This record gives sequence, C-alpha cells and structure tokens, in this order.
Amino acid sequence: MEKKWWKECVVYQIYPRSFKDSNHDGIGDILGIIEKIDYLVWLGVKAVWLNPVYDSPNDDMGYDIRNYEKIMAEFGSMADFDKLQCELHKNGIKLIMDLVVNHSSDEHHWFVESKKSLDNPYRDYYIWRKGFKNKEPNNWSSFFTPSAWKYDELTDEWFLHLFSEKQPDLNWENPTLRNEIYQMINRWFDKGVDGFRMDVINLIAKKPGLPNGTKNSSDKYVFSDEHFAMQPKLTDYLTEMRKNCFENRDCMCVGETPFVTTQNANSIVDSNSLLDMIFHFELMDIDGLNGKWNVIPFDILKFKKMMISWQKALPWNSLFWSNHDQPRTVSRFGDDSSEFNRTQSAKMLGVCLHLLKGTSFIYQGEEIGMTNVAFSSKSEIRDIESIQFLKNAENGNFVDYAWNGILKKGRDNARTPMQWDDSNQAGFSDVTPWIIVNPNYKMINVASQMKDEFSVLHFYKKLITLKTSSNALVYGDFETIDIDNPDFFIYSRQDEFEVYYVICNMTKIERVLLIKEDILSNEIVLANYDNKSKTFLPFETRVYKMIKR
Ligand code: ISL
Ligand code: CA
Repeated sequence: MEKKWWKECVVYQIYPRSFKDSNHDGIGDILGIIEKIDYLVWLGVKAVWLNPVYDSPNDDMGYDIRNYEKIMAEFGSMADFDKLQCELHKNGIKLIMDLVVNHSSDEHHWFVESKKSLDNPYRDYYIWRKGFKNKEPNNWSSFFTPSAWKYDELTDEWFLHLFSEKQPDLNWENPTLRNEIYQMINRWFDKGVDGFRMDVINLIAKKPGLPNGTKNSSDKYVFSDEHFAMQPKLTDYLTEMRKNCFENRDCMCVGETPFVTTQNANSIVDSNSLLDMIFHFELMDIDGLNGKWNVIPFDILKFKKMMISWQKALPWNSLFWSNHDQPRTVSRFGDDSSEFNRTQSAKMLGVCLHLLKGTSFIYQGEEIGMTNVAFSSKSEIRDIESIQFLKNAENGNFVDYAWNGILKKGRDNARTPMQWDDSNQAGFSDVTPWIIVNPNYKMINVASQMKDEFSVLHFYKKLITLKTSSNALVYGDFETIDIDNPDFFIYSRQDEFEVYYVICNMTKIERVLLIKEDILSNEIVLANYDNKSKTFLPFETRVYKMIKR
C-alpha cells in the first residue's frame, strides 16, 4: 500500500465558532485557535480540519459562502489566517480546509449578478428554470425546506437550492463556473493549505432534465437523491478537478458523500483515485428509520457488519463518530447516564473505531467525552435545520416528536462551546457566547481531565500515539474475529511483524468472552480497566499486541 502522510495522522476537526473566543465577543475565532495549538500538539494530532472560515452571512453557519477568498469578519482577518497556517505548520500540523462548492450564498456576487436578468453573464452559474404550470419546476424537496425551488419575480424563474433558500446550487454544467472554482482552489493551495474536505461533493451533478422524484410520490415534495446524488457526470467533474487542482500535489482530499454505498463508492475513490477517501453516511444513519429524526436503538450487530463491509469495500476509509452535524458520540453510541459509564464508554468507543483501518477524524470535544445538551427551549436553538424542522412541526402538530428528535439528534448538540475549564463559560469566552455552554462543563472539561491520568483525555492521547506510531495499526490488514458475537467487537490488525487484537465489550453489562483464539495471553498495550480475566466489565476494551517470530 502506498504510504501517505494523511494515512499516518489523526485529524482533529475544529468548529471555529465554538472552539475559543480570543476577543470577548462570544464567538470563537482564528486567534483563539492559535492559543490552543499547544493543546493540539500535546494531544498528538498531526492535521486540523477547519469548518468554513470564509465570509458568510451565516444562514447555515458558514456553509453559505459569500466570498471564497475572504475570511469571515467574526473569525478574524486573512492575516490571522496566515498566522494560523504558519503556526500549525511550524508545529508539524497540516491544515485541511472546507470546500463548499455545491452551492454558494445568495449574497455571493455571482448570484447577485445571476439574479439580475436572463442574459446576465452569470445567469448560467446557477440552476434557473421556468415554473411548471405556475408552480415549482419539479417536486424535489430540499434538506432544509419543503421545496427545493425558490421563485424570483424579476425574471419569472425559479432557482434550485438543495439546502436553504440562501444556498442556491451552482450549475456545474457551466465550464466557466467550473474553471473559476478550480482557480479558487489553486489559490488556496498556493497559500499553503494541505487539502480539502469537500462538502456534499457527490451532489454537484444533477440528472439532466431534472425529472420529478418518485419516492412516496403522493407527497407534494419528494426527497429525490436518486436524481442528484452520484450521477454519471460526477466522475467527469471530479476527474477534471483532480487534473486541474490536485494532481501533482501532496495533498489530501476527502469527500463528504451522503447516499454513497459500498457498491458505488469505488467510482469516486480508490481505483480512479478521484478522492483520497470519503465520509459515507451509513454509520450516521444507523439509528434512524426513514430519516434522522425517527430515532431507533443502536444495534451492535448491524454496526459491526456495516463497519466490516466498508473495511472490505475500500482500501482506505475515513473513521469518524461525529462531526458538527451530528449529536455527541458518547450520548449517542455509549452511555452518558453516569460519570462512570460516560468515561468507560467514551474510551471504548474511541478504541473500537479509531483502530480500524483508515484516517481517524476526532471532532472537538470527543477527546473529553463531551455530551449532548439538555436544551430547554426553542430560543436556545441556533441551527437552521432544527429551526426549520420545528417550524414544520408547529404547522403539522408534531412539536413533541420534533423536540425529542432535536434533543437526541439536533446539530446544535455538537456546536456548543468547547469545555476548556470550570470557569464561567467553560473558559471558552468571558462573555455570553453565541450558543449556550453545556451546563455540565464544571464536571466535563479539559483542565480537570489534564490533571487526571485516568481521564478520557489522557486515554485519547495514548490511543492517538498508539495508532500513529505503529505500522500495523496504520497500514496493516484488518480481520474480524467472532463476527456474530452480539456484544463484543473483536478484530485484528497486522503487518509482517506484529498483530494487534482489539476487543471491545460494547454493552454496559459484564460479559464473559468465549472465543477459541488465544488472545488473552498476549501483552496489553491499552485498556480502560486493570483486568486480565475472561470476564469483561461494562464497556471494557483491551488492545493486545503480539510480536510475530
Ligand atoms: O446535517 C445533516 C443531517 O441532519 C446532513 O443531512 C447534512 O445536511 C449533509 O450531510 C450535508 O452537510 C454538509 O452540507 C450542508 C451543511 O449544512 C452541513 O453543515 C455540512 O456538513 C450544506 O452545506
Ligand atoms: Ca471572538
């Protein structure tokens, strides 16, 4: 297997708005990140992915970009950015930027122009259509709103937006637009960034003719990913982008790709090497039935089979439990009902996922086991997806259901400030922040875990060191053991010199391990209990190492 720096590092995801506020306005910023570089170095991460830091009216927290080459004023200036990049590089940390090119903000000058007239040179940068019998051009719904179309009176046409009305989709069929995007990407590379996480990149090609969706076609609006995800043209665009931007650069590109399957992932990653790796959604969708809000219990066997299928399907995976769109890992997949279970399950989950084969992404706060937030009213919610969902719920009379869903799955769970210490506002800021601090910050914070060698934080540091210092854990083969065991996830990673055995009791109950392999006589290199017996304690995990002779 080809060696690459991005296979050998753990990536730390920073949501800048909620990481550290340096200038007392309650909003995290770039200078705040710089203050915390020592922490990142201590933790052992070798790359940082920043959520969008570009100029934006923040309808969708920076995923609606007004200017791709300007820094959001609330976050600082381009000089601050340059300083951040320089400081990270000095400390051996790569910088991965977010690339949001399925859509822009409606305040981007391309769209401002595009709106002006049918013959404006920028008209074709976006997807405009005549109405169908005075209604939307087709029945597509968007991620955030009932219809994916918005009417514009001036030219009597509609524009497509797969996300909010302030996020018009860019028209990738237009070669001039594509070229502008490639040049913009190259200017960021010329500044020195090390790669991109590409937002919903597999949605950029839409099915020609934009046909009506057919799922539940009795509904007025239909979510029609069959017409906008993984379309044939996508590989053409990615090939062209790779040629124009990525080829001959030592960079990393990871695509965020909803709806991708183990069957079709190979068309955009791997053999064609269009993307280095992808974020698929099968793990994120595992506890939802027909959509995220209908929450069903986490099924361990289903989880194992799914993770194994991805390990087998692709030579290289991305590994993540959470991100800025997802609830907190320990609340969702572990157990946050007691301090003991929170700590043990957070450690077990860390081992279980991050020692698989692939590049690990750790979302800020995961390393201290931050939890979901007990929001108490609508006024505390900031995320556009949750706000829209509540609005629909009020109209449709299902507010209790919606609120329950938001508490469990709402994106704001991941967006409350990083909990640095037990001072006011968790050491994030000294004024009231843009979103509430999780009230549990006095108990769960970086400072207290730094002092406790048995904390989740110290465990994560060891886990990161273990993973990144072992060839077998980076490049080694993956095999499962006792695949049908409903309680344990057991697998091995090995190269020609070493074998690691990873054993996780994924349940909150003591379990006896009955397997024919003799694993337990090997050396333990990482564990969350001091225990060597066959009886695994609640959420117990152990990593064994065997040297081959
Ligand atoms: O957040 C989600 C689940 O509720 C996803 O459906 C999400 O909208 C989708 O994965 C795309 O996410 C990305 O693009 C969005 C942005 O809102 C997300 O924050 C971003 O990660 C539009 O740019
Ligand atoms: Ca600030």
